[in-house]
Amino acid sequence: MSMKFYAFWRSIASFRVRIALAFKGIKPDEIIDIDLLKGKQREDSFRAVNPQMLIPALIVDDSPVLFQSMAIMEYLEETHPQPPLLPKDPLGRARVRGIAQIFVSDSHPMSVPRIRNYLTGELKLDNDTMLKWVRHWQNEALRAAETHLSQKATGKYCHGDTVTLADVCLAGQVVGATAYFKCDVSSVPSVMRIYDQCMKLEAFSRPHPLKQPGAPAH
Ligand SMILES: N[C@@H](CCC(=O)N[C@@H](CS)C(=O)NCC(=O)O)C(=O)O
Repeated sequence: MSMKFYAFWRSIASFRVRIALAFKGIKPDEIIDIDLLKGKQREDSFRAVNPQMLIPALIVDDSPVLFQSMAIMEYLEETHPQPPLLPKDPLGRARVRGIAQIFVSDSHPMSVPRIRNYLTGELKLDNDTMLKWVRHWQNEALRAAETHLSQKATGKYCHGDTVTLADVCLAGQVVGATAYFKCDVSSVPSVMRIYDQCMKLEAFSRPHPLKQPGAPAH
């Protein structure tokens, strides 16, 4: 099986897939950098790969492109079930997916380049107001997750004592909220405890955006 992975150091959605790949011990054969800071995602050559002009994207052998980080991670889970990223029981799986989706579906989309560019370019918001928007949605997600994580199903990680997709997505959320948008995370101690726990694992720390080729030193 050959894998071609389209990603970028700064991309939180790429970070999620990098973690899932590392966790399952999968090494893509080719990693293609799509420089979001230079707008490379909007060039025709990449649009031909993913018409949505978003990373990550994954091409396995000669199959049609896989897109959307959750779909890619579920594909990896189904094709490489060990070690698992989902619990076995349906209620547990639903809880894990629910926590993951708070970050993936509801807060991350509010902070991506196309949205920030639209707010400042089309709607003429100044940079501080745009950042206020981003931080608002980041904080909403963090606060909601914090409440879910106070349930007894939470353990060392978001769901019990083993890593799941919820932790993968939580890690992306925290990196975005802290390293990129300087949100105040003092009121979400469970989120931060789990993030710190995840970052002790190489499968989380090695794929960190700021450790990727091309990333700035800080
Ligand atoms: N829901 C998508 C989000 C993908 C996404 O927005 N990716 C960002 C980078 S993290 C991107 O490519 N942005 C380009 C842009 O906004 O123009 C996923 O989870 O894969």
